[in-house]
Amino acid sequence: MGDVYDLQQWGKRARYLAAGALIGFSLVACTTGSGPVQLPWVLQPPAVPSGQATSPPTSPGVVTPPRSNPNVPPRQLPQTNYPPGLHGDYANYPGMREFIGKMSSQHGFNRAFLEQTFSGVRRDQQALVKVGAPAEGQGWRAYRPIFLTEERINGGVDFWNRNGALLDGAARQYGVDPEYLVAIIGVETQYGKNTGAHNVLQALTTLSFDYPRRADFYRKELEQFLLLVREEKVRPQIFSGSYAGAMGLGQFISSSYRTYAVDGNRDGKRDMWNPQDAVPSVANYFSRNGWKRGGGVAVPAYVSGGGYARLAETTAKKPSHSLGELASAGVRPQGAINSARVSLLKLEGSTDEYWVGGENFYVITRYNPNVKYAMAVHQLAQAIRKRKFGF
Ligand SMILES: [Ca+2]
Repeated sequence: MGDVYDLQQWGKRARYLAAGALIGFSLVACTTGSGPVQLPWVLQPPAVPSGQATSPPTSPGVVTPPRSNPNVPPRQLPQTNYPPGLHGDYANYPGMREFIGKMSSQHGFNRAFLEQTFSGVRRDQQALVKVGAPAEGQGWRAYRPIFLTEERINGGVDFWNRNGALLDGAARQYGVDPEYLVAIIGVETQYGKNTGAHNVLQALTTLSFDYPRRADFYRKELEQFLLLVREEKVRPQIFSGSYAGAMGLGQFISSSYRTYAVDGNRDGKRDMWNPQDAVPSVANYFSRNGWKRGGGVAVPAYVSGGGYARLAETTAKKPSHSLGELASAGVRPQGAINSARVSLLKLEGSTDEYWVGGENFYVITRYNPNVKYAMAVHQLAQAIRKRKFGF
């Protein structure tokens, strides 16, 4: 999945959500429960602040790891007291020693604490298999049905009905449209049913040191992850997520968690498994990336003549055309779109589809740069809205 997106192109703000999306899809078949999403888990700060500890906290079991499905056992790493020094699968990795040195010198982490932490990390073979899987390269016609299912549309209406005040409040406060918040959470995790069963510390460590192709990206996320758990005052072993380390209902990777997550219910914790925090966090993500409430997202378009082809885009780019420019290139939107600048989007398949995308469409691609992903979010949002309100 990672191959589809050149994450390096979008730098520090990158989120790696495709991972969650496909994992979510792959797990749909085995999760048929329709219960409410996970309530907040009880977080207890470690006995000693993470960055200062000289030995790991010695109270295993006091923190229940977040997980969305109570039928799936958590993958919590065992807590063991290791002898001083670095042990385990990564003991002989020069890169790991370098990383520990950097975290110690740049961020003030206690070296012995990090050695203890990483001595307990085992290689996540499944993460390596998933990250190396062939790129998802199917056309739009094959991609769309993954997300535009009756189950996901009805699940969105149900999520909206259960969280109406929360969604309306976040939409107002952040100036976004609630159906897109619902759709993001639906595409990412089936409304919290599939938030991922990989241990995040283990997955990120594995991809940082056993997957050279994206080592720089994952080491930055591992760095962000350690900073995150220190800020959130939790042990690094407790978080579960996608194989790429994406967490919670909106599948935030660590850098996004630190940047965009908000404590919606003001209990002092940013709990991305709790809708009370996750919904405003996704809204904040959209808002900070430029979402305009009520702004146009995308409409299908007719194309004709020889002028449109050079304007058509298959990757996410900031809209730079006016509707007039598109019109003179032979592009005719099949409806109004309220956006000062627009793009001509091409969704490739056995028959290519053309759409006019607005500035809000581009914002969705800040969540995930794949144009097909953003279109799936848009169409799911519209389908959920229509199912709920009838228009
Ligand atoms: Ca909270």
